[in-house]
Amino acid sequence: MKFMHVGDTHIGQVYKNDTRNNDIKEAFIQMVDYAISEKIDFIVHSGDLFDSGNPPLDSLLFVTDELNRLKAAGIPLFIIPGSHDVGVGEEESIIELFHRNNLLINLNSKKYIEFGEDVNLKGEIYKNAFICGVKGKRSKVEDEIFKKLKIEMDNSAFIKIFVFHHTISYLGEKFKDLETESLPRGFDYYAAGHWHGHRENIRYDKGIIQYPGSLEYCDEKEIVDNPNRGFFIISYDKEGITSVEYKIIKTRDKQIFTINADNKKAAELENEIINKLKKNDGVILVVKLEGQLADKVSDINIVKIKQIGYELGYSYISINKSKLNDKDTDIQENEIKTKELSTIEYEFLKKKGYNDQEIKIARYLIDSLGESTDDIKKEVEKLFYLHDNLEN
Ligand SMILES: [Mn+2]
Repeated sequence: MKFMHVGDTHIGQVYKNDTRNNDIKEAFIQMVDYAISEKIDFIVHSGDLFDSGNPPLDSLLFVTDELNRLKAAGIPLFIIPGSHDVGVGEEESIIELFHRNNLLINLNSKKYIEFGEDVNLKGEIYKNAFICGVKGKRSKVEDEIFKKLKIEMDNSAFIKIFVFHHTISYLGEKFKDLETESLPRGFDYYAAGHWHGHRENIRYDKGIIQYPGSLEYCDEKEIVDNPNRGFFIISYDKEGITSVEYKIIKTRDKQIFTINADNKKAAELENEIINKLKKNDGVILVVKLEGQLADKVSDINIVKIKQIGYELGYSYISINKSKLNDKDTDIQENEIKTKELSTIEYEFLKKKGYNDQEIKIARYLIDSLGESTDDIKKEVEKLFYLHDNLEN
């Protein structure tokens, strides 16, 4: 028997670039094709099926079609909602809609989890595997829920799988939203999601913790930092897990290069970039600029470079200037360039004395700019309602 472990598929509008959003769907199709052609017994998805808790219609239709293909092949998909699968201020997740239409099994649907003094967790037995899990959180996780877990284990199972959607402290204190030790013990396989890089064979108790990572690159950092995307195939028999394999999924080639700008004029740098571009068939391009430019950074004609690049066939072009300095770069500016915009906003609001919940509301409002005022009004009302309830 064998199952697939996949996670962080992020179907939706991850990029402001249709080609890349289609790549994200293409990766999903490849994953489903693999499961069907290799006659996988079942799939475990560790959350973030969608990129947002309110996915656009095309994403809903796409996932419906793909889940129907799995269903026709007799391959069930077990999942817990990830942090992205839950809308702001919502209790239920979009995953539940698919559960109620019998297209997947939401392991945190009402019949599986019960909140009281303890959190009672039930699972499913399928093909002699016991599967249960805890969903991800939009906000920072309280280890609380993990501390209160009471799991109704089925000890007749050949293997036991625990599904979760958090970054454990093992991966670094800086990133963690869950202490590794908070995970329940006694499982053979910990199907982890949330962390988009792929990590395997993290020993825990008698089992292993596995992060398949995102199925397609979800941002430029992932394109640059992480070599591969994919999922795991795990074989097992009555003795337990017999093998774990990582399968690579690939939608396009990528070209990444770094150019040092020391003492160069903007026009020289532009030409050096353009000379490195080649005619191609949809390659992803990331150009990293570094060093001390002799001109101003704003003198570089990025629009022209991108225009030439797209004409040559690149599907996605990112020119990263975060490590590029010029004469006029002062500390403030440099700080802004090297930090994510969301980090700067967060730090600013924190300094002003807002709490995390208030910052989340502000963040949502910022993200909503550009949507219709009616939609914003509705969301704000919902958020204030949520906020009041949290305060009480
Ligand atoms: Mn994710």
